[in-house]
Amino acid sequence: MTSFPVEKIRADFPILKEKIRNKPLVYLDNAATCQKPLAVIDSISHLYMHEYANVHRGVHTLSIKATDRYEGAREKVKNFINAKSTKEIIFVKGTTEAINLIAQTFGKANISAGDEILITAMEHHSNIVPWQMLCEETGAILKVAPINLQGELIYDEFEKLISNKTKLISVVHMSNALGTVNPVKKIIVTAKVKNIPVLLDGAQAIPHMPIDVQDLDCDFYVFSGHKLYAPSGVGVLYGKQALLEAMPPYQGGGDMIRKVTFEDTEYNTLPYKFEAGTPSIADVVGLGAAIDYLTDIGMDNIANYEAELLDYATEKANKIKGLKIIGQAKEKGAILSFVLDKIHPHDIGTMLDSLGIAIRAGHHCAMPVMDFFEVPATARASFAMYNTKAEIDALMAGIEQLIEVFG
Ligand code: C6P
Repeated sequence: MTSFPVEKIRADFPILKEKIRNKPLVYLDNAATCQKPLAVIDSISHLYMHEYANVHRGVHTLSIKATDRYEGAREKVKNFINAKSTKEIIFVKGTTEAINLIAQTFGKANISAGDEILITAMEHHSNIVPWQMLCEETGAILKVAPINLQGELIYDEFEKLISNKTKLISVVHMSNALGTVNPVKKIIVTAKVKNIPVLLDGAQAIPHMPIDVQDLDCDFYVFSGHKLYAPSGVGVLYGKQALLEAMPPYQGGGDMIRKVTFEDTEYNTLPYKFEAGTPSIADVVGLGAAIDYLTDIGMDNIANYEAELLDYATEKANKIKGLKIIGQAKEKGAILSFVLDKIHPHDIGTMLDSLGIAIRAGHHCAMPVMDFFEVPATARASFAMYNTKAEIDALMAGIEQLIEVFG
């Protein structure tokens, strides 16, 4: 039995005390977005009540305080993922914006007709569509490495798809639809031999495991704050400094410039070159607070506890007749995607909601994964560090009840 302080952690999340349809909330939709601890909520209120002004622009006290908090959060992100420098930490809206930024800047500068971009068959639409758009604009070709019926990348096939024309490999670290954790270190080692940059979509991995970008040696790592117990509206693009220096800016406007005349504009240095306009100041500060909170608990402790939750849920789910788990990779994060005989996933989601249990039902913005498994959608329970085995019991009891009534 773990000594993970789950009850203490739960007490930090006010929303977990809510009743849904007169039942205690069982929140198992954490892969879509997770709930926020008081430390994050308070950091935002404190900023607005005492320290709020625009950043990087004023000489007055409040602006200096707000800038300190904003840049302080950048330092926290840098330490959290072990980047070399804060110049490598770009604040964006989220994972989606980060990938679009890379496609439109790195992509346009380095990828042209006939070049290849390699992704996998388990990507979120955010790691498919920006590349399709780039391919349409440039004449580059999108290659897709296949997966097997366990939901794992078929590594040999993936390797075979790497060619002299491959200009970027962009892979999800942990799949949102299947839970699969990809062998990203191995992928990066292979890519380095051919000098191919690697982008990791860390949207799902970041709240579940320690991330060390120097150890991974990835070129880009992107994630969203809202899946990391931080507010929505902020995300992070990590990029190796040399790559970011060489990339043209994404959007033009305030803060990303050093000098503007009508004849010529000089861009700002990193990281500001990629942060045009007033940023989402309070959300960034909230992200810093979330990182402090998580660092206190320890990402290794979170990973161990969630592995225990996933094992428990998987064992229970395997005992339910008519339930099929979609995504049974050996290396897996805290996601349980499943289908039930004769009950549509949307009905599963709606009926569980009547019991106070929140899960996601749908294609999870990963339609090609649904096509591969020949299902229209799945029901997905995704766990966070504040979930308990008792909540998993409630989920399983709900599913059994459903099968009894409708199956
Ligand atoms: N997945 C889910 O329910 P944004 O929306 O930009 O914060 O994140 C996009 C994204 C990119 N990659 C992966 C692997 C993701 O899981 C997500 C978001 C949510 O699974 C919403 S669709």
